[in-house]
Amino acid sequence: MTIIEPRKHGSAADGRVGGRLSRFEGELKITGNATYALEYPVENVAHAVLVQSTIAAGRVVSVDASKALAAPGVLLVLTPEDDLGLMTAADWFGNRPENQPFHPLPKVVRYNGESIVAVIAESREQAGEAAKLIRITYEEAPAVADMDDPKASEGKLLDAMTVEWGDAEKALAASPVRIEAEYRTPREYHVAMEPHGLTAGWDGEQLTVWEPSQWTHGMARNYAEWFGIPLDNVRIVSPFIGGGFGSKGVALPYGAVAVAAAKKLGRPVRLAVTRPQNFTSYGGRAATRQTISLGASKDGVLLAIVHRGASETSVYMDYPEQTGAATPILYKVENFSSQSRVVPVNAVTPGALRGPGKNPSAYGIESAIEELAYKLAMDPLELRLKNYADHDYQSGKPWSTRRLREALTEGAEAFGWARRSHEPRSMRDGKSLIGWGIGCGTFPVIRAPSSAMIRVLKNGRVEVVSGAIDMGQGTYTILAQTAAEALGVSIEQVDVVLGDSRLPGSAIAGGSMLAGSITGAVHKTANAAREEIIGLALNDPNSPFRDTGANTLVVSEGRISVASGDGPSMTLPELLSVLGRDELEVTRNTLPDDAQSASDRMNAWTSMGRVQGPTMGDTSMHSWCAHFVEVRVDEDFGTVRVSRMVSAFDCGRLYNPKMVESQWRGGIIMGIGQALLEEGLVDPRNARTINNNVGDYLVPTNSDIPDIQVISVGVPDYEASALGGKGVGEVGIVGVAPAIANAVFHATGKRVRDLPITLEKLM
Ligand code: MCN
Ligand code: MOS
Repeated sequence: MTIIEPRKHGSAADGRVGGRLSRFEGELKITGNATYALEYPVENVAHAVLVQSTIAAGRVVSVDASKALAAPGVLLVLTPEDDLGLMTAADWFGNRPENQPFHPLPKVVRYNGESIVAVIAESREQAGEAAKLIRITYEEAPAVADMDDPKASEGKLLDAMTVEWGDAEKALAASPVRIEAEYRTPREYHVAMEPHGLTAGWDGEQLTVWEPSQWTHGMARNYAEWFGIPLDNVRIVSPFIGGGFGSKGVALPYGAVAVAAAKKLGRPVRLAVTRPQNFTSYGGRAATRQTISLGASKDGVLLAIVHRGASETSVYMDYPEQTGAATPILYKVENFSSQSRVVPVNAVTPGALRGPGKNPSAYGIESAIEELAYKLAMDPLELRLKNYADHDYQSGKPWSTRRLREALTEGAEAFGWARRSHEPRSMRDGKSLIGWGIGCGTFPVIRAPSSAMIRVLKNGRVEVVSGAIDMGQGTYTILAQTAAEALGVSIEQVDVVLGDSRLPGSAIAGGSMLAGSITGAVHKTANAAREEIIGLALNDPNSPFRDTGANTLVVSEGRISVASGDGPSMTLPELLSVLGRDELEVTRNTLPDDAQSASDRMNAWTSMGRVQGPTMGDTSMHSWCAHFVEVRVDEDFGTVRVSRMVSAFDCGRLYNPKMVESQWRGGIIMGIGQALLEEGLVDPRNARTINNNVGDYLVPTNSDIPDIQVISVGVPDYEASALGGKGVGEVGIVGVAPAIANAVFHATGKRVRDLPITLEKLM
């Protein structure tokens, strides 16, 4: 088990909630001492390589594996003919179809790049060579390459996603000023630095899987249900993750293949998904298109919003990328209509990618609002403030906290927005056209229960233990801070143990819900541990505090003493020693009291069953931001550089501002990539992702990124979470792409309505 020990921690205040402590595990990572899933030294491990389909739709008629089987080192070839005996697992919400077999290597091909054969050999090189010798015969069927394929349908209307109030069509028709435009985003991919893969081994009926995971308990359940074994028999180990961004939340078919192979061979199997295979082994952000119509009065009062959105999904599952997710909550408007469709195409089912829904949605509405501003000849900042939503018009509820006005005004101040000249092409520096633009963003506060354990050890160490994970966002660090503060010990004493499904269950590190959830659990557990220590000190016959007459004690900097300062004072290990105890262990969870049965708990840690959306209480709870962007566009070449950025955020209270600023900047950098570089290209002939590598699928590098100033304007929101924080991880990306598109328009007078904004679109 990996224990993260503190090393250098700055001032004492840094070790409390709100302190700027550096990453707990940072040194381990930069010195190469953090062990990732494919690096565990497992004895006698065999290596699996996937073979993926080269057609987009049809049927596997036969697989000729004879040459592969005869190749050196080959141990096993799995094909669609092999019944692995697996059953379909429950979905996110814990719903499980009855008696439905699961074939991770299917006979029916649904997209190009679907895994259909696995070759397992003594070495990865041998498996890779043998994989090239596999011959597959297909019966091909017509495929839909993408949303623009003439064979694509107009899509299925998703009634549950329709949002209406007032009479939007009528109000739009009656509006003196109107704009209407279509906005499009391409397929986009996670491109986490650590590609997917796993090492899996069986010990009798016990399965251990070393796999990067955003949710160890959720993934353990996937494997348990696929293989028909008790949940307790599965252990997912995931102390370090090289980025997930939404792609590592559930176990994926290749995981089942590796585990099945390990079972068949009776030895551990390691499966590394290659970088190209990462583009089709799970879905990125779906391609979207949306039409937005805005109606306003001549002085800029928004009268109607009509939104019609569509996103790609696969032919076997409806996954909506909700382009209408931000549209209803950003502005005050009395007449609103939004409809969403999914268009099935022959591609892997898309998935959640940082800021799902809100991201393309904000691109649409935040582009449209600036188009309206130019039509009105009004400053886009003024238009936003004029139509500021004083409550949530969609749910009708008041905001819990919404400091978007402050984000807009303080961001504008720091950026120097007042110096802007409104006309497009009116600001330049030599051959560079300069443009300024704004984009607002939002992400819902999603609440979920979690549990944690605190152990106070005789050697003076305090362990914070949870199955929650840290994929770089800062969980280790903020939990040490939370425990140190609540327990009354120094941060130097605290170790944090995470990333193992054998440990107490937690919310997923997804939907920006983990930090609020798990700090709540650790806070509660640490408080309980402190109370228990004080209770023992006051009541235990061996305790020197028994005769002090005090009715409570204080724990501070790791010492327990009487509040008045009189009487005994000792360290926690000294106390444990006089009490004759080796350690004190306390576990708590944040489930309601009437939901503490074993099955309640199991469901809470392995499904979304107890997750609460942003409007489930009396208020509407969201994080908010406003991005201010300056671009420089080369007039001759059309190249766009983001030269300056200021982003102001309301994420409530910040547990660790240093982590938060890094999260915000990380999201913003991904947003810059989305705006200017990222585009999954589909070959219309065979529906294959062409640029399935990091040479051709471009993500930003340091030289693409300017200085990014981030500002917090939030106030604690105790409806959102126990410690007053709102979600941080995703909101940063939301609103960046439209801010850049708006700045590019301001610079050039040309409105690009399909991402990314590449130079040929500006010519
Ligand atoms: N935090 C804080 N104060 C708050 C809220 C958060 O200090 N009020 C800080 C903490 O350091 C916390 C981090 O921000 O660890 C993120 O908290 P939160 O917003 O609750 O998000 P989660 O912990 O649930 O992390 C998931 C989130 C998501 S959904 C994606 S996608 C994403 C993201 O985090 N993927 C990431 N950030 C990522 N960062 C890295 N390095 N790698 C990824 O894959
Ligand atoms: Mo984040 S896309 O919800 O993992």
